[in-house]
Amino acid sequence: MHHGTEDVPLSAEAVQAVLRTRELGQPLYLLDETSSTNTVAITLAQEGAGHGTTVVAERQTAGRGRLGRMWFSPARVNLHCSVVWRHIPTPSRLPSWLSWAPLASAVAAAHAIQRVDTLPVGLKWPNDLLVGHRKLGGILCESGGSAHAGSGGGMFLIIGIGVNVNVPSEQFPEDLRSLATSLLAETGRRQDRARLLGALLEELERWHTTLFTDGHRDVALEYRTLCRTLGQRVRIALAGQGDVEGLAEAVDEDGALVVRPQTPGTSPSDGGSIRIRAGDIVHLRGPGSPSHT
Ligand code: BT5
Repeated sequence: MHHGTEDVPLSAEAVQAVLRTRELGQPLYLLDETSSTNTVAITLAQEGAGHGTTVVAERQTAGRGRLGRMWFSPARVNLHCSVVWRHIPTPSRLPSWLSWAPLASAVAAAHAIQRVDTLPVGLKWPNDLLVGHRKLGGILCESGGSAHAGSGGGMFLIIGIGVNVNVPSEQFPEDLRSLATSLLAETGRRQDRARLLGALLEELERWHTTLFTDGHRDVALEYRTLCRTLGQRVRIALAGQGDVEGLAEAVDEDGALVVRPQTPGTSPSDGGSIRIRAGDIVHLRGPGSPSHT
């Protein structure tokens, strides 16, 4: 019996009934509570878990974002999912593949969400899922290796995805309330999380297979279509150099964001653009005002 704002627990049967993947989601570990599904997936991969192994948890006690940040992961309302990916390209293609893998994952997640409900999901560079100006989900890709012999050995990539599904906005901690949103908060409808998980694994398989097999071209086209950062005024914190504001012009062939520096109140300078490979940006609307509302 479930009650309150919690959903029906995810069950392996419900997921298997909707799953149409070749490899992802097999095996599927469904945990009621864990520290972080990425941490569990890394451990499994180091112990030799195969390509497609997937870890899902109803609740995370130490859900992680990038750069040591935390991911709010309340019980039985959202998706927290990590996939072990073991199709690793040759060394010459590895840097490009590693750059595009998180962006491909964001494209996949946006497609999966739009398969279960109609709402305009966009991407904020590098890989935030946005509805309007609020964050609906995020991606944390982590690579590692294991000395394990045989097919379970060698390098792996963990693709970690968190999506806010049925969490009501009042359940977000206060500091996230104006920044974050969920499918329920946006549409007023509760979603079947098993169905969304099935769609997510299918889209991950599709976009990551495209990236691995054909390179980044198709992924980049779709990423640029979904990316809301392009054409925006943004603020970037540069290590040791303070903040820079400018116009986000392009996502280049390495997945880096190209920004033309711009002083508030003036038009973009003719000077050189800067390329941001990692880090965080703020979308700006009027001069200097952060765009969260
Ligand atoms: C991310 O980091 O957006 C990556 C989040 C990845 C979470 C998944 S869940 C399954 C897997 N297992 C894990 O442990 N992690 C992955 P980043 O870009 O660094 O954004 C983190 C920031 O987003 C935080 O500092 C908050 O401001 C905000 N945030 C935290 N929890 C949120 C939530 N549930 N919804 C929206 N925003 C959130």
